[in-house]
Amino acid sequence: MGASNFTEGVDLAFKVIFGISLFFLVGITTVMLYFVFRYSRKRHPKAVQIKDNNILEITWITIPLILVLLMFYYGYVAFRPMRDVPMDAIPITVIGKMWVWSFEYEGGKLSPVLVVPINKPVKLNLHSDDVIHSLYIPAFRIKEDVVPGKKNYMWFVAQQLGEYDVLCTVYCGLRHSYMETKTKVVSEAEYAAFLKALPEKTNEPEGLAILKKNACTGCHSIDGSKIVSASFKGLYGREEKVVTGGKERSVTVDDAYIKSSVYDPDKDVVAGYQKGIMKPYKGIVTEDEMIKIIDYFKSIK
Ligand SMILES: [Cu+2]
Repeated sequence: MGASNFTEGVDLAFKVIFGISLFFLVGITTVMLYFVFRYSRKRHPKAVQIKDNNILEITWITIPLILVLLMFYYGYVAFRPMRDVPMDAIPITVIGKMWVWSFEYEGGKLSPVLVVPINKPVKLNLHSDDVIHSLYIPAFRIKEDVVPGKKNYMWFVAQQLGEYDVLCTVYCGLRHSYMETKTKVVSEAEYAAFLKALPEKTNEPEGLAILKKNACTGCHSIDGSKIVSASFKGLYGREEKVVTGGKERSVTVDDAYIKSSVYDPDKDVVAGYQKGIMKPYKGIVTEDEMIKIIDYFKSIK
Protein backbone atom coordinates (compact mmCIF):
# COMPACT_ATOMS: atom_id res chain seq x y z
CA MET A 1 0.00 0.00 0.00
CA GLY A 2 1.24 3.50 -0.83
CA ALA A 3 2.04 6.23 1.68
CA SER A 4 -1.17 8.01 0.69
CA ASN A 5 -4.42 7.22 -1.15
CA PHE A 6 -3.04 8.97 -4.26
CA THR A 7 0.27 7.14 -4.76
CA GLU A 8 -1.24 4.26 -6.74
CA GLY A 9 -3.06 6.41 -9.33
CA VAL A 10 -0.20 8.86 -9.84
CA ASP A 11 2.36 6.05 -10.11
CA LEU A 12 0.22 4.22 -12.67
CA ALA A 13 -0.11 7.39 -14.81
CA PHE A 14 3.66 7.83 -14.53
CA LYS A 15 4.35 4.24 -15.57
CA VAL A 16 1.98 4.43 -18.55
CA ILE A 17 3.58 7.68 -19.82
CA PHE A 18 7.08 6.43 -19.11
CA GLY A 19 6.35 3.11 -20.85
CA ILE A 20 5.00 4.78 -23.98
CA SER A 21 7.97 7.19 -24.05
CA LEU A 22 10.47 4.37 -23.62
CA PHE A 23 8.82 2.34 -26.39
CA PHE A 24 9.13 5.25 -28.81
CA LEU A 25 12.65 6.16 -27.75
CA VAL A 26 13.85 2.62 -28.54
CA GLY A 27 11.60 2.23 -31.60
CA ILE A 28 12.48 5.54 -33.27
CA THR A 29 16.20 5.17 -32.55
CA THR A 30 16.23 1.63 -34.00
CA VAL A 31 14.36 2.60 -37.18
CA MET A 32 16.53 5.69 -37.58
CA LEU A 33 19.74 3.67 -37.36
CA TYR A 34 18.35 1.08 -39.77
CA PHE A 35 17.44 3.80 -42.30
CA VAL A 36 20.86 5.42 -42.04
CA PHE A 37 22.34 2.06 -42.94
CA ARG A 38 19.77 0.87 -45.49
CA TYR A 39 19.36 4.14 -47.41
CA SER A 40 22.90 5.41 -47.38
CA ARG A 41 24.07 6.78 -50.71
CA LYS A 42 26.22 3.69 -51.28
CA ARG A 43 23.30 1.25 -51.07
CA HIS A 44 20.59 3.48 -52.43
CA PRO A 45 22.18 5.95 -54.83
CA LYS A 46 19.00 7.26 -56.44
CA ALA A 47 16.40 8.99 -54.23
CA VAL A 48 12.76 8.13 -54.92
CA GLN A 49 9.91 10.58 -54.35
CA ILE A 50 6.97 8.94 -52.53
CA LYS A 51 3.65 10.78 -52.77
CA ASP A 52 0.37 10.28 -50.89
CA ASN A 53 -0.31 7.17 -48.89
CA ASN A 54 -3.71 7.36 -47.25
CA ILE A 55 -3.40 4.19 -45.21
CA LEU A 56 -0.11 5.39 -43.75
CA GLU A 57 -1.53 8.84 -42.93
CA ILE A 58 -4.59 7.43 -41.20
CA THR A 59 -2.42 5.05 -39.22
CA TRP A 60 -0.05 7.71 -37.94
CA ILE A 61 -2.91 9.93 -36.90
CA THR A 62 -4.97 7.21 -35.21
CA ILE A 63 -2.29 5.40 -33.21
CA PRO A 64 -0.75 8.52 -31.60
CA LEU A 65 -4.26 9.83 -30.91
CA ILE A 66 -5.11 6.68 -28.99
CA LEU A 67 -1.80 6.85 -27.14
CA VAL A 68 -2.20 10.48 -26.00
CA LEU A 69 -5.81 9.84 -25.00
CA LEU A 70 -4.56 6.89 -22.96
CA MET A 71 -2.06 9.15 -21.19
CA PHE A 72 -4.79 11.68 -20.55
CA TYR A 73 -7.14 9.01 -19.23
CA TYR A 74 -4.71 7.66 -16.64
CA GLY A 75 -3.69 11.18 -15.62
CA TYR A 76 -7.28 12.31 -15.25
CA VAL A 77 -8.36 9.26 -13.28
CA ALA A 78 -5.49 9.90 -10.85
CA PHE A 79 -6.15 13.65 -10.63
CA ARG A 80 -9.95 13.75 -10.36
CA PRO A 81 -10.28 12.43 -6.77
CA MET A 82 -7.69 14.99 -5.59
CA ARG A 83 -10.33 17.70 -6.05
CA ASP A 84 -13.13 15.87 -4.15
CA VAL A 85 -12.52 16.41 -0.47
CA PRO A 86 -14.49 14.11 1.87
CA MET A 87 -16.87 15.99 4.16
CA ASP A 88 -15.26 14.61 7.32
CA ALA A 89 -11.71 15.65 6.43
CA ILE A 90 -9.71 17.24 9.27
CA PRO A 91 -9.01 20.87 8.29
CA ILE A 92 -5.48 22.18 8.82
CA THR A 93 -4.34 25.57 7.55
CA VAL A 94 -0.91 25.68 5.93
CA ILE A 95 0.84 29.03 6.10
CA GLY A 96 3.69 29.59 3.68
CA LYS A 97 5.92 32.61 4.09
CA MET A 98 9.51 33.49 3.30
CA TRP A 99 10.90 30.96 4.25
CA VAL A 100 9.05 28.69 6.61
CA TRP A 101 6.01 26.46 6.60
CA SER A 102 3.72 26.45 9.59
CA PHE A 103 0.60 24.46 10.22
CA GLU A 104 -2.34 25.93 12.07
CA TYR A 105 -4.55 23.52 14.02
CA GLU A 106 -7.85 24.16 15.77
CA GLY A 107 -7.77 27.15 18.11
CA GLY A 108 -5.01 28.78 16.09
CA LYS A 109 -2.30 26.58 17.59
CA LEU A 110 0.77 26.47 15.36
CA SER A 111 3.15 23.63 14.62
CA PRO A 112 6.31 23.75 12.46
CA VAL A 113 5.73 20.09 11.50
CA LEU A 114 2.63 18.66 9.84
CA VAL A 115 1.35 15.92 12.14
CA VAL A 116 -1.61 13.86 10.88
CA PRO A 117 -3.42 10.73 12.03
CA ILE A 118 -3.21 7.58 9.93
CA ASN A 119 -6.19 6.50 7.77
CA LYS A 120 -8.09 9.77 8.23
CA PRO A 121 -8.76 12.26 5.44
CA VAL A 122 -6.95 15.56 6.01
CA LYS A 123 -7.69 18.78 4.14
CA LEU A 124 -4.92 21.37 3.87
CA ASN A 125 -6.13 24.92 3.32
CA LEU A 126 -3.22 26.70 1.68
CA HIS A 127 -2.43 30.26 2.65
CA SER A 128 0.51 32.47 1.67
CA ASP A 129 1.55 35.55 3.59
CA ASP A 130 3.77 37.00 0.88
CA VAL A 131 4.76 35.43 -2.46
CA ILE A 132 3.83 32.26 -4.36
CA HIS A 133 5.06 29.07 -2.72
CA SER A 134 4.17 25.48 -3.54
CA LEU A 135 3.55 22.74 -1.02
CA TYR A 136 4.95 19.39 -2.09
CA ILE A 137 4.81 16.09 -0.24
CA PRO A 138 6.57 13.72 -2.66
CA ALA A 139 5.75 10.50 -0.79
CA PHE A 140 2.05 11.34 -0.97
CA ARG A 141 2.30 12.38 -4.66
CA ILE A 142 0.61 15.73 -4.01
CA LYS A 143 1.70 19.26 -4.83
CA GLU A 144 -0.24 22.50 -5.01
CA ASP A 145 0.68 26.17 -5.41
CA VAL A 146 0.21 28.42 -2.39
CA VAL A 147 -0.82 31.76 -3.85
CA PRO A 148 -1.40 34.95 -1.85
CA GLY A 149 -5.09 35.88 -1.88
CA LYS A 150 -6.19 32.60 -3.46
CA LYS A 151 -7.98 29.79 -1.63
CA ASN A 152 -6.13 26.70 -2.79
CA TYR A 153 -6.42 23.37 -1.03
CA MET A 154 -5.35 19.77 -1.15
CA TRP A 155 -6.27 16.62 0.73
CA PHE A 156 -5.04 13.11 1.36
CA VAL A 157 -5.36 10.03 3.51
CA ALA A 158 -2.02 8.95 4.97
CA GLN A 159 -1.88 5.16 4.85
CA GLN A 160 1.49 4.41 6.42
CA LEU A 161 3.04 5.52 9.69
CA GLY A 162 6.29 7.41 9.29
CA GLU A 163 8.03 10.67 8.53
CA TYR A 164 7.98 12.24 5.09
CA ASP A 165 9.58 15.32 3.49
CA VAL A 166 7.65 18.52 2.87
CA LEU A 167 9.17 20.99 0.39
CA CYS A 168 8.54 24.29 -1.35
CA THR A 169 8.86 23.86 -5.11
CA VAL A 170 8.43 27.44 -6.33
CA TYR A 171 11.52 29.64 -6.13
CA CYS A 172 10.46 32.17 -3.50
CA GLY A 173 13.62 34.08 -2.66
CA LEU A 174 16.96 33.85 -0.93
CA ARG A 175 16.30 30.95 1.44
CA HIS A 176 13.84 29.03 -0.75
CA SER A 177 15.94 25.88 -0.59
CA TYR A 178 15.71 25.90 3.21
CA MET A 179 11.92 26.04 3.11
CA GLU A 180 11.34 22.45 4.09
CA THR A 181 9.87 20.51 6.95
CA LYS A 182 8.41 17.09 7.72
CA THR A 183 5.04 15.47 7.91
CA LYS A 184 4.58 12.87 10.61
CA VAL A 185 1.91 10.21 10.27
CA VAL A 186 0.94 8.95 13.72
CA SER A 187 -1.71 6.78 15.37
CA GLU A 188 -4.95 8.37 16.46
CA ALA A 189 -3.95 8.29 20.12
CA GLU A 190 -0.62 9.97 19.35
CA TYR A 191 -2.44 12.58 17.28
CA ALA A 192 -4.73 13.43 20.18
CA ALA A 193 -1.70 13.71 22.46
CA PHE A 194 0.05 15.95 19.92
CA LEU A 195 -2.93 18.31 19.73
CA LYS A 196 -3.09 18.50 23.52
CA ALA A 197 0.62 19.25 23.81
CA LEU A 198 0.63 21.98 21.15
CA PRO A 199 1.50 25.23 22.89
CA GLU A 200 -1.30 27.76 23.22
CA LYS A 201 -0.96 30.78 20.99
CA THR A 202 0.05 33.21 23.74
CA ASN A 203 2.89 31.27 25.35
CA GLU A 204 5.64 33.48 23.96
CA PRO A 205 6.17 37.24 24.20
CA GLU A 206 3.78 39.04 21.89
CA GLY A 207 6.62 40.81 20.10
CA LEU A 208 8.30 37.50 19.28
CA ALA A 209 5.01 36.08 18.02
CA ILE A 210 4.69 39.06 15.67
CA LEU A 211 8.27 38.56 14.44
CA LYS A 212 7.54 34.89 13.77
CA LYS A 213 4.21 35.63 12.13
CA ASN A 214 5.99 37.88 9.64
CA ALA A 215 8.83 35.38 9.20
CA CYS A 216 11.41 37.94 10.40
CA THR A 217 13.08 35.12 12.32
CA GLY A 218 13.78 33.38 9.01
CA CYS A 219 16.68 35.81 8.48
CA HIS A 220 17.29 37.38 11.90
CA SER A 221 18.01 35.00 14.76
CA ILE A 222 17.09 35.81 18.35
CA ASP A 223 20.03 33.97 19.91
CA GLY A 224 22.93 35.95 18.45
CA SER A 225 23.69 33.58 15.56
CA LYS A 226 23.85 34.92 12.02
CA ILE A 227 21.38 33.44 9.51
CA VAL A 228 21.07 35.89 6.61
CA SER A 229 21.15 39.16 8.45
CA ALA A 230 22.13 40.44 11.88
CA SER A 231 20.66 38.82 14.98
CA PHE A 232 18.06 40.67 17.05
CA LYS A 233 19.90 39.74 20.20
CA GLY A 234 21.75 42.69 21.67
CA LEU A 235 20.49 44.96 18.92
CA TYR A 236 18.63 47.53 20.98
CA GLY A 237 20.81 50.43 22.15
CA ARG A 238 23.82 49.32 20.10
CA GLU A 239 25.93 51.71 18.00
CA GLU A 240 25.63 50.69 14.37
CA LYS A 241 27.47 51.80 11.23
CA VAL A 242 24.94 52.30 8.46
CA VAL A 243 25.03 53.47 4.86
CA THR A 244 22.49 56.18 4.14
CA GLY A 245 22.27 57.39 0.55
CA GLY A 246 25.76 56.10 -0.18
CA LYS A 247 27.34 57.75 2.90
CA GLU A 248 28.43 55.90 5.99
CA ARG A 249 27.27 57.22 9.35
CA SER A 250 26.84 56.06 12.90
CA VAL A 251 23.46 55.55 14.58
CA THR A 252 22.20 54.31 17.90
CA VAL A 253 19.58 51.60 17.57
CA ASP A 254 16.51 53.14 19.19
CA ASP A 255 12.75 53.08 18.64
CA ALA A 256 12.89 55.45 15.67
CA TYR A 257 15.71 53.56 13.95
CA ILE A 258 13.98 50.18 14.38
CA LYS A 259 10.71 51.54 13.07
CA SER A 260 12.39 53.09 10.05
CA SER A 261 14.33 49.87 9.34
CA VAL A 262 11.14 47.80 9.38
CA TYR A 263 9.08 50.16 7.28
CA ASP A 264 11.82 51.28 4.90
CA PRO A 265 14.67 48.77 5.14
CA ASP A 266 16.75 50.18 2.28
CA LYS A 267 16.99 53.69 3.75
CA ASP A 268 19.76 52.91 6.25
CA VAL A 269 21.55 49.68 5.41
CA VAL A 270 23.94 48.35 8.02
CA ALA A 271 27.49 48.50 6.62
CA GLY A 272 28.51 45.18 5.13
CA TYR A 273 24.97 44.16 4.19
CA GLN A 274 23.18 44.40 0.87
CA LYS A 275 20.26 46.53 -0.16
CA GLY A 276 17.01 45.14 -1.52
CA ILE A 277 16.94 41.83 0.33
CA MET A 278 14.27 42.70 2.88
CA LYS A 279 10.86 43.88 1.80
CA PRO A 280 9.31 46.99 3.42
CA TYR A 281 6.78 46.06 6.10
CA LYS A 282 4.88 49.32 5.91
CA GLY A 283 1.17 48.47 6.04
CA ILE A 284 1.95 44.91 7.16
CA VAL A 285 3.33 45.51 10.65
CA THR A 286 1.02 47.96 12.42
CA GLU A 287 2.18 50.75 14.75
CA ASP A 288 0.73 48.75 17.62
CA GLU A 289 2.71 45.67 16.70
CA MET A 290 5.80 47.85 16.29
CA ILE A 291 5.63 48.83 19.96
CA LYS A 292 5.44 45.16 20.99
CA ILE A 293 8.39 44.28 18.78
CA ILE A 294 10.48 47.06 20.30
CA ASP A 295 9.50 45.89 23.80
CA TYR A 296 10.69 42.44 22.87
CA PHE A 297 14.01 43.79 21.52
CA LYS A 298 14.56 45.59 24.80
CA SER A 299 14.02 42.30 26.62
CA ILE A 300 16.84 40.60 24.67
CA LYS A 301 19.32 43.48 24.85
CU1 LIG B 1 8.53 29.03 -0.83
